[in-house]
Amino acid sequence: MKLLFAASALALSLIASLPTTAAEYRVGDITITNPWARATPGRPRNGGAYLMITGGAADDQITGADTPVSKKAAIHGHSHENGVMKMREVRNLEVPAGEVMMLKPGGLHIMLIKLKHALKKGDSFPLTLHFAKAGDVTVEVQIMGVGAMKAGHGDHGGHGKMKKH
Ligand SMILES: [Cu+2]
Repeated sequence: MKLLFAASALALSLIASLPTTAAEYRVGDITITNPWARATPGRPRNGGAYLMITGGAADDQITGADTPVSKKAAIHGHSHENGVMKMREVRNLEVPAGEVMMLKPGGLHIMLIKLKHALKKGDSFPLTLHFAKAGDVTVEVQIMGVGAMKAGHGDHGGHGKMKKH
């Protein structure tokens, strides 16, 4: 019995010491999870921020974003035109009810245009998202390493280096 008690006490202490890794933010019934950005080396012009959005009970839209670290923040997507990858601004990003959307390198992202300073790994910065119905939410963006989740999205300044093919 003593051993069993010791084992369950150990299990309990392990559970208690598990770090809570997910940063979650709510606006209405929409959830924003784990906002992050890549560190930018040197004197960067632009950067990218990424996060996960879980839609609420009704459809909504993100109509814009702001952050003190860059002159402008815009939602970007990619399109392929004649084999060339181009970025385009998404003026109103649909957030369908109940749907999970990943903004990630190589896909939809929040472009930080004209950074005011380099983004340093380990730091964080606030980013405000404007939802058409749910309103505004400010999330804290964690800055990860330069190559974090690198996914071939380095062709515009500040998104990291891309391998030559
Ligand atoms: Cu971009």
